[in-house]
Order: sequence, then C-alpha cells, then structure tokens
Amino acid sequence: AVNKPLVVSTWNSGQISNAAAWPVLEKGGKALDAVEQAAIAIENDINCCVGLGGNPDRDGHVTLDACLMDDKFNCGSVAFVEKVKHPISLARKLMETTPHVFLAGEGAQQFAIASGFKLESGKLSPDAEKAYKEWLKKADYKPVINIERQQAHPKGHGPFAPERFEDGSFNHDTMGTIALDASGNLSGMCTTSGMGFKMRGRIGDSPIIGSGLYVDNEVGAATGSGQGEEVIRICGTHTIVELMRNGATPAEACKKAIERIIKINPEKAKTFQVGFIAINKQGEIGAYSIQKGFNYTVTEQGGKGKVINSESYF
Ligand code: SD4
Repeated sequence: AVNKPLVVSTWNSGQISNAAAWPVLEKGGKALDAVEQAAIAIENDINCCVGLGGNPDRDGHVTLDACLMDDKFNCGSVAFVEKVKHPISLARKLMETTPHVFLAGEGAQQFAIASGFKLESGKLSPDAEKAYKEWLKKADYKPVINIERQQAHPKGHGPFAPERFEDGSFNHDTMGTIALDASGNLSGMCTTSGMGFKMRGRIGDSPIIGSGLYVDNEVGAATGSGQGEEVIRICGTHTIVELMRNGATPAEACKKAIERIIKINPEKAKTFQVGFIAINKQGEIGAYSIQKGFNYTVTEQGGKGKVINSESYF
C-alpha cells in the first residue's frame, strides 16, 4: 500500500514546516498547497537561514531564494530577492500567472510589487545584525560544516528552529519540503536566505530546479540543504529522481548522489556539508548527508512530526 499522505522536511526545524503542511494534507488537500504552507511557516519564523530574519550577504542585505514544483512539471523560482517576506508565494505567483519559471533580483521585486506583495523594511533582525557585526570583524568567507544543534529557540518561537553559531558563522539550514498527498500526487519547495555573508548576487542551489529541488510525479521528489555550489555541480535533486526512476530506493538514490559529490574531490568534501532527502511515489523515504549532523522531519499517519538523524558518509 502507498504510504500517504506524507510530508518530509530538511532539519529538525521541519517540525515547524510539517506542522503547517499537515493540516492541508490531512484534509485531502494538494501537496503543492501543503509545501507552500510549510515554506510560509518557516519564512515567518525568525531564524538564521530562511526568510527576512536570516543572515545577510557580505554587504549587509538579506537576499532570498525560493522555488516550488508541482505534480505536472509546473515550477516557479525566485532568487536574489530583497524585502519580500514570502519568496515562496512570489515563486508560486510567477508559476501561475506568467509564462516564466525563474525571476531574479530587482525584476523579481518589481513583479512582487505589481502582484500586490508588500515590501518590508530591509532592516536586519537583531540576531542577524549581531551576527553580521561579528562577521565584519574578520570578514572572512569561510564556510563551516553545519551541525544543527537542538536548542531552545532564542525568540521562543518553538523548540526546533535553526540556531545561529555564537561567532556569527552560518549554518546550512535551508528548508526543503517534499510531500505526497492523499491523491498520490507529489510536490516540493525549497526556501533560503542562502549562505550567510555570501557575495552580493550569489545564488545557491536552492532556487534552481534540478539542484535544490526536483519533482517528477511518476517517480518521486527530492530536496536538500548544504553547500549549494557543490549541489549545482551534479544537479543534485534531478540526479536523485533519475536514480529512483532507474530503480533506486530514495535512500539509495540520496546516497549515490552524495557519493558523486564526494568523488569529485574527496579531500575537499571533508570540509563541507550537503544533505539530501527524497520520497518516491510509494511513500518510501530516504536521506543521506556528507557529514554527521544532518537530520530531517517526517510527518505521516497520526500527524506527529518525527525527527530522524540522517546516515552520513563520514
Ligand atoms: C545555499 N543550499 O544557498 C543553500 C545553503 C543552505 O542555509 O543550505 N543554507 O547554497
């Protein structure tokens, strides 16, 4: 029997996103609506790595990337967007009301205004401000391996939001959610403020269809988190879906994609993190990461989110 409905999100902060997605799925709603709700919930939350409260780029501006994809190969992405609170809804608007699939920067912001989205102030959240000031002392661009820590949320928004490191260095806490609805259809989303203190204009894997997110309703769906540049090199999530098409389970497919990244440069791979999650049409779930510390949240029958530690290469 097919295990449905079902929603899986990256990280233990997936409890926030899954809690928003589940009511949609439980009522027999569409996976696309569920994953959009998942993104909205995490974009509303104040945390290091998603939404306007996230860490800024090295010039001090928060720039957001997000995408979503449904069960009919419809997709929408926005990147390098400023002052828009819900880039996921902007991506959906682009997908549903224009012939385009990908819009960036100033043009994306113009489209937001034209579509009735309100622009926010662009002021950094207190946490991001603090982290940025700290980062400016050295202004080093040195990605560190993320290990998500289970700590109380500094703002009391719930126990599982991503935490920022004390020294202002960043986590990899992009949120990706994939869902299978009661009708057996798949959709997914990915939303992020990207690498903290990135170069201005830098875009990672998260809004790139086939890298940060891919959905093929005949096969499965995959998303991920981590060092975007390394995911883009292998078109990570598209690779995972193709591996599943050729018979791999979601777990095997995630593992093979990670091994492909590691094979490019095994020494360098020791220094960064990538984690993938995947589901297939039968509702089977899998994940794999390079480093220890990646986890994900699964919500299925009963509706209670379960946090699972991913297997890892190292
Ligand atoms: C990126 N994949 O922009 C994202 C990074 C990430 O929290 O996971 N950040 O490359």
